[in-house]
Amino acid sequence: MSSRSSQLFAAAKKRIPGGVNSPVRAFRNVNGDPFFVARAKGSKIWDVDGNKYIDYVGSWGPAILGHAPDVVIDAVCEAASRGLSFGIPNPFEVEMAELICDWMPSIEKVRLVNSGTEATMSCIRLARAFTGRNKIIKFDGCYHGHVDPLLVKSGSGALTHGQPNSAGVPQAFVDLTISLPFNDVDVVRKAFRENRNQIAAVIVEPIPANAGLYFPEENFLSILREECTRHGALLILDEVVTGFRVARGGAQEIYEIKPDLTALGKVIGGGLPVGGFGGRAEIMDQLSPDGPVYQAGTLSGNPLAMAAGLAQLGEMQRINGWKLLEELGARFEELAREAIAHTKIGSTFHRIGSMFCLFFTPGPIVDLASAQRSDLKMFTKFFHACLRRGVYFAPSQFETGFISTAHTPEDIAHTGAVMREVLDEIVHFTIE
Ligand code: HOZ
Repeated sequence: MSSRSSQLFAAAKKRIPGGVNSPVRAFRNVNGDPFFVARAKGSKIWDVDGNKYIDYVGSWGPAILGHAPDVVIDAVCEAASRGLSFGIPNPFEVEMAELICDWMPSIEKVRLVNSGTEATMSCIRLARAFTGRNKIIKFDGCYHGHVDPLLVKSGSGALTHGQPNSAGVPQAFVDLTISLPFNDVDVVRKAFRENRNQIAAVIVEPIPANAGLYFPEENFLSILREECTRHGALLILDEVVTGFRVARGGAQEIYEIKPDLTALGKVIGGGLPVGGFGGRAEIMDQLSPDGPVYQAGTLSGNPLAMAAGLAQLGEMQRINGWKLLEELGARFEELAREAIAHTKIGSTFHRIGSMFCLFFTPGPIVDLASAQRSDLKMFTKFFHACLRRGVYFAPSQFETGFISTAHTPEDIAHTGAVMREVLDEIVHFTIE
């Protein structure tokens, strides 16, 4: 008898393209079908057939306290009892804006939207208006949502499904995007030289997390900062994934970089749809109604999303969640490295705080090209073998794993044991 998940997926495919509302969910790249979720709590997720998984996807980043934390549910219910959406300012928006500016001092003013895509799209428009220039530099494999000019050599689902340059984006837009290898300062300097007075902005994930996970080499981000300043371009940090996750002040706090604009999302919405972008006041003041750059949204600053995000961030602060995540992450890394060493499999393990990725190639992995050397067949085996044992990692090599504060030491220990068993199995079958 077919499972409830497979019945739902069959029905979904008739009415929803690919059966999913976002391509990364489709499991297609790992030759599988997605499971459908009945409920989730803490570190666990249950599918509609009653299977339970330790979840390391965490809704692709927002669930930093785990699923459905009581503190967030209570705040959302309380806010909901007073209305779902007003289309006129509410007090939560001010509180959220003040918190963001306080925790991320490069942000003097912020506007709240409904997704990371809206945030990066608005940053690009603002940068173009502020500088009076049109060209944008981005980096191969970095993903900034499905914004037309940023879907050039992009990561995440676009990369996973072999569509890093999406159809439907006019060539005129593509011509305004310069996509360069991450961690290569020489090509950045050359691009600035060859496009003098034409570059409006450099947009970058300070810790690329959409082609697996890799890190900026020493000085890479500070050189981007210098080059932008020297050439009158804006530096936009896309901290949709890293913001308030890798540290209270995001990756910009860790690497001590002051961007002109920052894009936010995920964690600041506590699991509800949200995005935000902010930066220097003189740039943000270009936005309507103060300035000429139009940007708007019916549900922007939605009271439920604001209440959820404030509750989540407040709880992270109260429990010093970043310290806890580092401890859990360090233990996870230790066990993962033991499992890798035991099987002597050619692989590279990356982690920063609660974010991690296992590549099936010896590395070093410093950019998209090196990430793409990972053995995807090996990843597929690893993914399914873990899933069968109740551990859910993202269904693509080109994504990042997330640990939450709700993951227990027992979850981590169990996952370590599963990884060891699975890697043993993979090596065994591969040798045979
Ligand atoms: N941006 C996330 C993946 N890295 C998930 C959003 C999606 O594409 O569904």
